[in-house]
Amino acid sequence: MAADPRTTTDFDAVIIGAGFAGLGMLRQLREELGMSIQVYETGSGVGGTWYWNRYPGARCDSESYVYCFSFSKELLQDWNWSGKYPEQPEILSYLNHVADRFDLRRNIQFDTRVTSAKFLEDTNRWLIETDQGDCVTARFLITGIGCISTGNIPDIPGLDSFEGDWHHTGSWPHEKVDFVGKRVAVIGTGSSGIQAIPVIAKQAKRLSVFQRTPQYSIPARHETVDRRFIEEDVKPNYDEIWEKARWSRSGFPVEFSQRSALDVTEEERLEIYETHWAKGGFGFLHGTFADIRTDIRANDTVAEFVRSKIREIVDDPGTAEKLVPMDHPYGSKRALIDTNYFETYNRWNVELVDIRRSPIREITPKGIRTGDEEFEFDIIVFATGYDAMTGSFLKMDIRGRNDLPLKEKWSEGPKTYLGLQVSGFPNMFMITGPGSPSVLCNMPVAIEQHIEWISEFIEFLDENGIETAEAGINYESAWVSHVNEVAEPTMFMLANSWYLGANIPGKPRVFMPYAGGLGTYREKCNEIADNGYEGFILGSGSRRRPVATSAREA
Ligand code: NA7
Repeated sequence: MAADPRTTTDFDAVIIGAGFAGLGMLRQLREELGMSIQVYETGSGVGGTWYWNRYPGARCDSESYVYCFSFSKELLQDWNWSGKYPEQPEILSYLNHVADRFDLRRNIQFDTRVTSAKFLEDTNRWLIETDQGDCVTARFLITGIGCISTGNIPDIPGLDSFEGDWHHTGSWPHEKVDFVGKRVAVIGTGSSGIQAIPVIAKQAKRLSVFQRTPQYSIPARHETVDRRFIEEDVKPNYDEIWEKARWSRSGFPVEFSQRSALDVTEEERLEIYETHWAKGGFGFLHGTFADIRTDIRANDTVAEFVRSKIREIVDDPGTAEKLVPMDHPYGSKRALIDTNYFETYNRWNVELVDIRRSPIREITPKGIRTGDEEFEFDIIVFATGYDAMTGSFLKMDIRGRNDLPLKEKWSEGPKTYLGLQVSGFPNMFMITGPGSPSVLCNMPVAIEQHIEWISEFIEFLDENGIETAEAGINYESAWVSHVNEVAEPTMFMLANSWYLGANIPGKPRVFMPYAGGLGTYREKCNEIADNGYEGFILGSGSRRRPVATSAREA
């Protein structure tokens, strides 16, 4: 086949996305391997998720001192976060600083969405096209498109007729949205909703929260950063901190409790829960008891504790009962931490609408109609989440060997080897793809593990004159089974969550992330590399370089 006449440039790699993943991968491949790289980014600036998520109260739930890159010791020493948890504007400043400091912008084309990527079997190149008319080829296609970046705006009849303004938290306007004096609706009470609700409540004339599923949430205890802690405990000890985070279960440099909630007296148990409630943050999940993640009897104890706290905080008993989660175990949906979320329902201008009991029927020109009532609003905020983990892939037309669309390959749910590659899609790597620990972790740590592993793999391919690497179908199937097996005994299987695709009507119900822990996963990835990249089919392709013999049976 003759080369596509529209093709202008051939790159070593095209990277999609300029968030943590895309920026880190670009730096690594350009600086460490000397590769020619083109990054395409839909936004007008760097930041990825943090470029788009500008809603009031947007903040990361990881503590700031580990929500960053670890590849540069100087960067770690120089950067100073102001909050215990990093707020969206500051994360964006950080990523802009990284882009400037490492001169990354020159390889990034902004305002450009990749629309299709097709593997050309005769040349072993990816042909990539964008909505700006670009048509380029690359040996490697690397996705850094985020796991939670394709917004879910529910298909509620009448949205077009609404006369006020509406916004999704994941594509928030750059201009300030003024809530002062406004009647506001927030639909959704996940991480985004519970961050935005207390902030909006302080400004709005009236705030109505439309809740489908009540949530467990623990106080974040957000505050300004403890300078003494950073200067004395963190900065001099970053090497050990990262080592611990890298091998930990979820990318945090913390110890997980080994205790059972069932082996202590009720008094001791309550004391431990109270201590961690007072400390706040994810320590409540990992520092209390090991079996709250695996044993429903242990989980009942923590669930009941959080329910009692909600009843204690919320003044109106009717509202408190609506807020108490009864239909899923603690930690089975994405664990939440908040700042004054439940307290907000004690405000005179805030009401809770239980749409599980009386669902939203339609959006009218003036507001929202449920089965029971019609409400009038000036602004509707959709905090309704994302088509997580697969949505951003399937928005693009990605085709592998035999012109097979990824959409077809994943019609029963995502199939990957290690969450890094898909069989039939040679030389395509996914940073934090489905089947990797990704969303169950502190993201930058998960991202850097993939960046390093992919980079080492590419180095290995080059050193051995190998043109293509492709996940073997048997290894892929085995990995998919393993991901399911690991998730099966956990609480994650007992809730309708976006981890399972349950929030998107018609999406296959498959647990998408790897729940075995980041440290274990890292060990597996390293073992596979040490075994000559076991499970990958390594091919010489059209360059007629020597064919590697590893994993022929893959
Ligand atoms: P989430 O966690 O998916 O939360 C979305 C919320 O919106 C949740 O309360 C949903 O209820 C609700 N929802 C979703 N669809 C509807 C419809 N159709 N009607 C009413 N309510 C709906 O998204 P977030 O943006 O909060 O957080 C995403 C991730 O970003 C988060 O986990 C962090 O990793 C960062 P449900 O619980 O499904 O009944």
